Amino acid sequence: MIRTALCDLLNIEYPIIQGGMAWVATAELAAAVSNAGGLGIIGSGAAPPEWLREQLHRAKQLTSKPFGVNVMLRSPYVDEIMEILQAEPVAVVTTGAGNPGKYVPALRGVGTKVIPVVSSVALAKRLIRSGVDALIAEGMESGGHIGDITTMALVPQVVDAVDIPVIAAGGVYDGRGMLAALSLGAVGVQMGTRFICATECTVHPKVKEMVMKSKDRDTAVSGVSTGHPVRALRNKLTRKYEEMEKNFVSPEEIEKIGVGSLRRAMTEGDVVYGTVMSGQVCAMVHREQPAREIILDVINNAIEVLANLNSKVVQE
Ligand code: TUI
Repeated sequence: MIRTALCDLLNIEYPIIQGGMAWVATAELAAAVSNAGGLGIIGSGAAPPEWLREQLHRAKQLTSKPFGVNVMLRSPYVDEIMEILQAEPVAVVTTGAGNPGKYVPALRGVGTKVIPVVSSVALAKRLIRSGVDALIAEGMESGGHIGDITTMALVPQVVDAVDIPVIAAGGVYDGRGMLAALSLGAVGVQMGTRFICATECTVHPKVKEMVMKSKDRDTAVSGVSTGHPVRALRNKLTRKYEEMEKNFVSPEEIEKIGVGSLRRAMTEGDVVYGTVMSGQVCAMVHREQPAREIILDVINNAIEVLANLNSKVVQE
């Protein structure tokens, strides 16, 4: 058994949080992860408030375990989303792409744990000022909107800079990654990419297929020049970004080609001209598996690796 302080903080069995992937992490996936003993997260992305309300109701029908919602702070609906989360509280709110500071008192007031995602030490120091419960330190191996520091370098620096629990994200696929994260001082991991191919994940099948076929160098980071770098699987759209950035096209023009492209890929299966956000561990994902199997695989692998670690490092 692998239990950490995160299990007690969130009232879960295993120290695994599922990433709140926009247009990917629906109620079905979140409930399956929570039912399996992890923390499932509904990714609200830039979806309208009605969508979230429906997802919350569905998740409550599918699980009696704690689950969470990820709020993308650059969503045009962020205020309405936060209002819903006060009226219908969830166990945990994770946030991305901004500072949740002004919403923290209200969320904590309804009993919700607030856990922002950060990609640098400076962000970590700024975001803990509002009294959040924990932080997710996300390395640039992750899919989606990323910073520029790797998980290996970022996690111990965030752990040293704050006195609240830190969860590691980015580049975690199995028990080896989980143990590495715990070694760096994290109390648990957040995994996104591996859960894209969970049986319960409602993403378009073409996305799962593309992830399962991908190799180590098949992701690309686009949009560095716009200030909002995004990691996604290479396709015609990422090549278009590359070309525009090489030709110094203005950030406004570059951002335009991304509008609606995530939804197009994830829900409609346009994996050629859509944005198929994925982390670098995509290459290790070879098959679809139920969420429960994914979680037990990670935990059992961690137990096995841990048992062998001592004989590997202790030289008599
Ligand atoms: O948020 C993510 N990953 C995401 S969000 C997303 S959807 C999206 N849609 C449109 C534009 C951008 C994204 C896809 N993937 N990861 C967590 C994360 N948060 N990484 C970095 C940050 C971050 C960035 C700036 C956190 C705080 C922050 O604060 C800036 C400030 O205002 O203080």
